[in-house]
Amino acid sequence: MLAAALLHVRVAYSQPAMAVRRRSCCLLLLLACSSCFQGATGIYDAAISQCQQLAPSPSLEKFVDKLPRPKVIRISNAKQITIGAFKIQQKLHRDLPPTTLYAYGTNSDTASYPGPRIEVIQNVPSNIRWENHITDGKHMLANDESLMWANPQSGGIPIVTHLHGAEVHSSSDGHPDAWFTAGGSHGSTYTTQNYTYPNAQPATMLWYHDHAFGITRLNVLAGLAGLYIIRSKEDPPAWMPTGKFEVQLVVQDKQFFFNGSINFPNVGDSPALHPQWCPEYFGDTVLVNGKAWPYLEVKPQMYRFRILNAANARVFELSMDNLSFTQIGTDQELLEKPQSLKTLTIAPGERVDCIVDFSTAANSEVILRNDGQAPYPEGDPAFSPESTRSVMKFIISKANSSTQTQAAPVPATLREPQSLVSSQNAKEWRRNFMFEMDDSEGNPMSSLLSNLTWMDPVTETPHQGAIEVWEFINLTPDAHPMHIHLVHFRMLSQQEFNLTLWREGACQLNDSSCFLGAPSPALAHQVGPKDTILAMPNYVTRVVMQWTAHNGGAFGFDVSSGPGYLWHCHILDHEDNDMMRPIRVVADVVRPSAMVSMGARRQLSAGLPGDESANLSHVWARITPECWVSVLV
Ligand SMILES: *[C@@H]1O[C@H](CO)[C@@H](O)[C@H](O)[C@H]1NC(C)=O
Ligand SMILES: *[C@@H]1O[C@H](CO)[C@@H](O)[C@H](O)[C@H]1NC(C)=O
Ligand SMILES: *[C@@H]1O[C@H](CO)[C@@H](O)[C@H](O)[C@H]1NC(C)=O
Ligand SMILES: *[C@@H]1O[C@H](CO)[C@@H](O)[C@H](O)[C@H]1NC(C)=O
Ligand SMILES: *[C@@H]1O[C@H](CO)[C@@H](O)[C@H](O)[C@H]1NC(C)=O
Ligand SMILES: *[C@@H]1O[C@H](CO)[C@@H](O)[C@H](O)[C@H]1NC(C)=O
Ligand SMILES: *[C@@H]1O[C@H](CO)[C@@H](O)[C@H](O)[C@H]1NC(C)=O
Ligand SMILES: *[C@@H]1O[C@H](CO)[C@@H](O)[C@H](O)[C@H]1NC(C)=O
Ligand SMILES: [Cu+2]
Repeated sequence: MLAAALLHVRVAYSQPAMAVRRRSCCLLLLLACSSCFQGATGIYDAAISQCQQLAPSPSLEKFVDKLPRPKVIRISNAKQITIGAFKIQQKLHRDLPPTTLYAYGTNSDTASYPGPRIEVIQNVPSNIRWENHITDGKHMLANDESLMWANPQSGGIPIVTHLHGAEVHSSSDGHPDAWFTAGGSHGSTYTTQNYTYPNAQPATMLWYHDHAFGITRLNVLAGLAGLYIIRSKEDPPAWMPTGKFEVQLVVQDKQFFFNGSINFPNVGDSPALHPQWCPEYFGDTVLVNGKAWPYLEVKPQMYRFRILNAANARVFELSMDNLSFTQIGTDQELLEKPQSLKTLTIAPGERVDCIVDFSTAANSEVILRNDGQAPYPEGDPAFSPESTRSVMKFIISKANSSTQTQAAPVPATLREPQSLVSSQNAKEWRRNFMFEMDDSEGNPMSSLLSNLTWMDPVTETPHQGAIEVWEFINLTPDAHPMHIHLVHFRMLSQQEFNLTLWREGACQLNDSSCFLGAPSPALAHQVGPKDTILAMPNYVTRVVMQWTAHNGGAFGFDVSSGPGYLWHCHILDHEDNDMMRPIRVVADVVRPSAMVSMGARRQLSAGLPGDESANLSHVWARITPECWVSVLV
């Protein structure tokens, strides 16, 4: 597939000197493919990539709009509700003309960006019929048709909704090829638009968003995203701030034209191959709940914030002067113990549940700041103008006797300790190489997982019940938030390696010779359970999961039927080209025998002495050396 695509590169091109080259390394695959470029003729005629030089948004005054609280749809029984995708206009800032968006809602008048917040009750299945009412013939954002994509032959905007983090049958998972248009075209795995969500998992905040093949980055940026909260009898617990003291924050970045339209590049970095695709979309305007740099008036007391990074590519590093966050939950569940943090690092797709106590900041204003570099972590100044350094503002009212004791302090233990899945019992140890394919100018042409595309035959075929360790071996200069559908996992460790040495062929990644030190265990707030994890460059990031339902038992549905599941990078621009792979769960149950004892669990949370994966000798014995690794070096 990729080789074929490369053969279509007919012209060499030179970019104007002004186009900053942010990649200094990573000609990983080019060596193998250099012959493709040798027959090149002609010079690409000076198309300037817009990836790094979009015209700046109009200058907008910050903190002039109140933080919106999206409408809530509460579902408490199996009665089907219908949510459609509509083309709408919405004001995203006081001084910005209305923006054309694609948005979810029960009808075109109520559709909004972000979409309505859906609240369901644990163990009460919800039935949602997803509809497509977007009648545009072509996408309002530049669609790169040289990528593999949904491509409805009769036009229209393909959509398909994925509930991120849900334990759900694959026919309701929003499989990328299960897309459909308003005109009735649909993809190869489409069977129904009537989705059923069992909601048989711990109380948490999930999110729903578009997942259509090859255009997810366009549809999500256009507005197709919303929150989905599972409540249980125990959630929220009595001590926790609730009602208006529980605030959900959907954070995204976008760039705008003066007329309010979204400014999205239509000339890519490597236009000879992909005329429009850019490696990552970064906007200069930060939006929360659909307003640019909003403010929220709060009382000097505790609040619960549930934060989602719904950006295409930007990793946020959030902080507040003089105030800290008490993280109480991750993507999938409450943490066992709260963690006090000055900074929250949230990658696309991740959620953080946290408490902020404003009582020490009465009668003041606090800015929620962002110090994340883009691309993360190294950064290019072009993508992080000053405007991206602030997110929103909190205006804290005066202290007043009736507001002092609204909520009790955060308890030292948030939930019962759980037995953890141990990597010692792993049936499979999957080594996933992540790399970027660059052109002769050092510009990325695509990002790949283990040199395979979405269309290549499935290689991840876990058995139901099996414990597996997955390594994300990041050979690119950027961090990638890796998301696995269906299951939750916990991070074991991350370990740095010497990329230079490995590229020289002087060491192996299957023994200790490339590593620069021992594995560092996951920090307490990274342990999870999670569904998305940020894999840092030059690191091997290890996670362990068991292919069971959340309660450790069998899934309440046939995991082996339907179109199947997938795993992918949650940088949407990577996912679309082509950092996404299928998963096929095999029905034969492997006896879930392997849970660590409570004693071991306690030892683990006490600083993970000798992280389980530190001694890998028992594992390497099982790994078949992949021949392509040696091709690479
Ligand atoms: C989906 O739901 C709609 C609306 O309730 C119903 O008319 C239709 O028959 C359902 N389709 C399937 C395949 O269940
Ligand atoms: C908004 O402005 C941009 C840039 O000038 C233009 O390309 C686009 O067509 C305009 N959109 C609308 C809806 O007028
Ligand atoms: C932080 O706290 C210190 C000491 O109380 C104070 O002097 C400073 O102004 C505060 N900074 C901000 C940004 O509120
Ligand atoms: C104190 O707070 C309560 C609740 O927010 C408010 O109704 C009341 O007006 C406040 N009193 C003063 C003196 O600010
Ligand atoms: C990595 O390997 C290169 C090449 O051998 C060496 O020059 C460099 O010092 C190594 N880096 C580290 C951090 O060990
Ligand atoms: C790692 O495990 C192997 C086999 O179980 C054992 O022989 C070896 O001593 C261990 N190494 C360390 C450093 O614990
Ligand atoms: C590591 O891989 C190389 C080739 O890829 C192989 O020669 C070597 O035996 C492997 N080492 C281990 C410990 O498996
Ligand atoms: C990657 O896959 C392509 C297409 O299958 C193949 O031609 C190429 O040799 C592979 N590259 C490496 C480094 O293994
Ligand atoms: Cu990525």
